[in-house]
Amino acid sequence: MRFGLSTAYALALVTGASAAPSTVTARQNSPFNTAAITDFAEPWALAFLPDNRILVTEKRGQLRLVDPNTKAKGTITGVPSVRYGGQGGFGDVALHPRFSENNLIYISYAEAGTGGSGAAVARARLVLNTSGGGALQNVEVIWRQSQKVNGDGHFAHRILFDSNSTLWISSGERQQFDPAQSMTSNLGKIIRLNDDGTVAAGNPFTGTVGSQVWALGVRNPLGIDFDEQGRLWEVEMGPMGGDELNLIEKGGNYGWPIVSQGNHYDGRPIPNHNTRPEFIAPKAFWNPVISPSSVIIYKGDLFRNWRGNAIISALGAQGLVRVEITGNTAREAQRISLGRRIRCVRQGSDGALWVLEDGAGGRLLKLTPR
Ligand SMILES: [Ca+2]
Repeated sequence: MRFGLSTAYALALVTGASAAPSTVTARQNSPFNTAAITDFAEPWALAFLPDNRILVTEKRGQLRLVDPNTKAKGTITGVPSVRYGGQGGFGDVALHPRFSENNLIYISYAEAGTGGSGAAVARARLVLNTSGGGALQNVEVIWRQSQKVNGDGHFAHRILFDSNSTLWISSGERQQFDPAQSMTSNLGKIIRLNDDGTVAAGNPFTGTVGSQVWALGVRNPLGIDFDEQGRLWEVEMGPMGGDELNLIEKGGNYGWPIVSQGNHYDGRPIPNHNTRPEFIAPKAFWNPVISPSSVIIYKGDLFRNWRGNAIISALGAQGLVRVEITGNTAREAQRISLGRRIRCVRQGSDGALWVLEDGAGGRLLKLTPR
């Protein structure tokens, strides 16, 4: 089912979700005990090591290693030079599923080049030292956006592995619009590769660039995660009034820039998804927008009633947005203010939620049930 605007507003009223997130009072409504671990210079993403220490990327190009028990913060050297500015810089970090055997980590970042900038994904061997830091060795770029363009927006470049060690990358459309529908560009796509960057078997399209593509027509897809059935969910920042939660299907076309539940920021209208049934409509969308920065599908036991829910970190909504997924439908169930733009949410091995606040001095917070 697809929510029309009026339905979305009605649901927002029913669920108590506020059109103005600032009216949600964090202290009274918070379901969390919050522990602040340490702070960072513009943190963007985090990943857990097997020993529960945490890698945190900082947008200007620093990779930090944090011990949440001692709060000690070390540095991992060897990060490639990143193009910092606007939405661009150091992006995501993810461990190879067999990290314990191969010590491989994957990073994404904006890089400069002829024509402007573009996202790149590299893999490297993480070599830790005994003083709380380490180095990246054998850094190898295994994927790039197919064109470098001017401007510093919509890189997205989220990295995710599935249990078969297949690598998924969300590639933003770089504010270029039409490339999201072009199979000679990998902008505005969900990318599926082997762990060495070669094209994975079974992808739905052909062509030099097209063969990387699993799904197309996405705008600024900052979050992707699998549910326990192995289905891939995606959140993307839409235009004015058009943030989306999508269920990603093989070969699916999600419509950007031809359709959207929102309109262009200069006020020009964009037809809704229901005007073009060949495009897959979002399972939920937001107007006003929440500015989704990442998503997890919760798989832990600590927040027992949230299992299978999408937990979306939000910049504009300054907190977490919890979405209940029932079969193929999704609806916002709760909006939890954290009083600051939230850049990333991840689930720890104990089921706790770990979030990064956005911007200068952004903190790493551990959230457990109150
Ligand atoms: Ca769409």
